[in-house]
Amino acid sequence: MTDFSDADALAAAVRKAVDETPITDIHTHLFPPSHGDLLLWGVDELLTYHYLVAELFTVAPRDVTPQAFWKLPKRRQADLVWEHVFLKHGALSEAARGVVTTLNLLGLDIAGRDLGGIRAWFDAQEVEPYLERVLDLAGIDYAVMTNDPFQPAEVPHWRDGAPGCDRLRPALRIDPVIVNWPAAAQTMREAGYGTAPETDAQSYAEARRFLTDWAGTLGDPVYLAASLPPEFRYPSDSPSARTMRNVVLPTARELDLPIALMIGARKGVNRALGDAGDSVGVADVTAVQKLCAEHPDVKFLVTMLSRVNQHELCVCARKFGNLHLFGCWWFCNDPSIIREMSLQRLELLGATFTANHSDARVLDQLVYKWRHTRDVVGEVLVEKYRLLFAAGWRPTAEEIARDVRALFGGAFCDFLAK
Ligand code: HDL
Ligand code: ZN
Repeated sequence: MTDFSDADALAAAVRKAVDETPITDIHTHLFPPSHGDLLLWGVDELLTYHYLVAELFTVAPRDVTPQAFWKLPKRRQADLVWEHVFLKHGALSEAARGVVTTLNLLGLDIAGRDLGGIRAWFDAQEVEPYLERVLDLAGIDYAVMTNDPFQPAEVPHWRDGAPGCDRLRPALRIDPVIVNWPAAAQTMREAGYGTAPETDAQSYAEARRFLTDWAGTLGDPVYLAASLPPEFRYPSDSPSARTMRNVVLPTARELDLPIALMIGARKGVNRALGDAGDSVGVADVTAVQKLCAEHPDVKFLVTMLSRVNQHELCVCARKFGNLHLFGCWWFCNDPSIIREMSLQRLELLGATFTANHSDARVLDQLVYKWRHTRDVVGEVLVEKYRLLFAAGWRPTAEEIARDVRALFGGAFCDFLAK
């Protein structure tokens, strides 16, 4: 018994399922509206996304320097990106095309290129209903935030009990604990915890207490998260490996929280560009392999930044049931690499990974990041289902819906629950 008379009917059903399946966006930098300016949204934030700032400085005239740029008001910064990246260089990059996609899907006249008129439209929006509209337009059931107790601007909102948002779930971000212990110890000490620059048993215990307390403040975070440099090694006698072993892993075990590791970001290669100044390096998949092997009772969510690491990471995920791969992260979040990674992951893992996350820093980006991902992942699935159909396999409509959902958050939820 089959639901589809031929491969074309099957392909149409796959594309429909991909368009309609709700997505769980498992890593973003969004905030609840109650956290004020931390939640970025609107066309000027879209245009000054750090990906586009980097692209501005690849084409801007020499008199447009980063130092001068950062002194400008946001709207003037956006004007420069609009002029140089969009009008003079054609909006062909993924980050630029994304702004076009978002504005178009919001129903704005991007063909008219009337930035003033577009700004007026955004100025007329109210943030709470607009947030719901964007989540619905992108087809997202909920998104996971990045909540960092080491970022002073974020702490007061949690301390003051600012109301959250049902469709934005917390995640406890802990980079400094692993990659910059002296700074982390200082922050925790200033918050009343007995952490010292030296890494001793007392400091480790106090750091675990700090993280446990913050998990309580956030109220049931989805996971612990950290971005790690390409040089991260485990096991090793490095301070990073020691805090991983003595602070992060015991805390994850005690709170029964997965650890999300995003590995391969080489920070500050051009500090003048701020967030736009980070780059990528080939990381060591063996560190992931050893963590998973040594701690089978801990769940690891892993994404790597270098395209070079992806195949080896896929093979690693075949060996460990406590490892879940997610996303085409950052410099991989481009259609050509999303396609390559999705094909490779499907061929090595089946529908047991999370195809993408948006990493959205600006609310409205959800619209393009997920439209572009649905388009690419949809065609990858059509390709694979056509091959199955040609070989006599007859998937049902329910099975297609199941598999699409698996890639868009279902496998993640199953991994959390198992
Ligand atoms: O560390 C991270 O979570 C990264 O995603 C960085 O925030 C990075 O700047 C980014 O926005 N990537 O998309
Ligand atoms: Zn991120």
